Amino acid sequence: MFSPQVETASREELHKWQSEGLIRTVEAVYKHVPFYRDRFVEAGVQPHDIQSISDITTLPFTKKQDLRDHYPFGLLAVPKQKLARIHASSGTSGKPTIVGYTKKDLKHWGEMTARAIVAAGGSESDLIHNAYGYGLFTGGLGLHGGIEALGAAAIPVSGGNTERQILLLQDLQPDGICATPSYMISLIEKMEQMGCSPASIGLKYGIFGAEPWSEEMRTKLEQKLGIKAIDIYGLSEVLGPGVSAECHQGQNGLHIAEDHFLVEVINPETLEPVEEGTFGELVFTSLTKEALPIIRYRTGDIAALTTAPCSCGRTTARMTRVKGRTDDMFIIRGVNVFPSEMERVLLEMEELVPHYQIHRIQQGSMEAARVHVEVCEQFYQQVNGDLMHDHVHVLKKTIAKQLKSTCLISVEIVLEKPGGIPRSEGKAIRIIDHRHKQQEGVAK
Ligand code: DLL
Repeated sequence: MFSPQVETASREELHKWQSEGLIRTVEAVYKHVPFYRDRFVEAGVQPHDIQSISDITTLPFTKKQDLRDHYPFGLLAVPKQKLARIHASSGTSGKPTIVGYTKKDLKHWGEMTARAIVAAGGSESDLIHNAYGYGLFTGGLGLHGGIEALGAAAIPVSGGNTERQILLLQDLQPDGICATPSYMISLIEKMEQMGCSPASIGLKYGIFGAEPWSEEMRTKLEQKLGIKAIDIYGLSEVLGPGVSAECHQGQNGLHIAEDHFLVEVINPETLEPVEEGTFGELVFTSLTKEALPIIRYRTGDIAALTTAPCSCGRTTARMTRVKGRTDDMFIIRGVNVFPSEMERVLLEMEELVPHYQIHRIQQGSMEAARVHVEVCEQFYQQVNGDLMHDHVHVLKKTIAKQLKSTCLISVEIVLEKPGGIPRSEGKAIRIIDHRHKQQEGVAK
């Protein structure tokens, strides 16, 4: 373990640190961030009302829109001159969300991602290929900080330039790799096209995150690469990668850096906390951050928590893998479904490769979906490149049936030829939403 004292602390000890961190954070934001002061006043809370973590529910929530509304620096609790780094999250529309870090924040962040690397099975003697994008995105530099804090060696490749990545992987034979799971799949595919066996790289572990992925995707990555595939989670508004990560021993939930964050799971409709083990929206409060402390940040990510013991000996609470985001959830004829749940079904079929996109469409007053998925080269050869072939119709029916029986939804299936779905170099674009355009079309 990188920080054994913290990672194996008793729950009582941890709660004591958390309460101290919460009190400090609430005082700091009340004093230095007018936005929080106003919100606290509106909610009728004063800093002295917060005595321990059990008082957290009296505090108001923060949402992404609050960061946007105070763009770029309105939520900083330190003067701009004290910043050591800026990152930004890619806004789908409009301005990005700016996040800032002091030197101390960067130190803590490095420790958290170093913990994640050790939890994945890494050590200071390792060579680690980092294919997360370097830049405003927190993935590249976030993991890089952890590799350095650990004392391992970083290969700071960043995303893209896939053939060069493969050359470096073959020649440098790193122990670990960091990438989005979808980019790792693209790397594997390219290696195979180049006649290189992915397992021959000799990787031991992969640290995959930044987007939802399924157990079936894990199996695929582990089998192809001969590695342990580890899930890492984080978000820029809260920190970046390292908020939580799985251990290679358990691979059963992501250990949360609870000395730095207080986590809650709420029902996104009622905003009430849910029981341990129940799925809901993750909410994080920072306990040690200086530049951008954050109070009860509603992530939009759906997961559940457990404090049950883990085989690795860590005592920190674990979250399940993130099912998806509240805004990515489909409601098709009354059934709620996340793209990652559809992924599980698609990846089980040997005729398909793990490249898919889900198109959300409006049919009258109902939402519908069209799933575009790619067939593998072998199947494509079998049908002589004819996607109107009888076998293709049979395959489409089988996929639709599987989705119906597993996810309880009826969707249209479109099979694409190999290479037909755009490849990602970072986060995959899994969802294409046509609903607004359709509505605009109607309005015109
Ligand atoms: O994606 C930080 C990160 C970088 C995490 C590298 C892991 C590895 P953002 O760009 O701000 O930050 O996006 C955050 O991505 O709210 C989730 O919806 C999603 N996400 C991140 N990690 C996971 C994961 C980075 N392991 C948003 N599983 C979050 C599922 C994830 N979704």
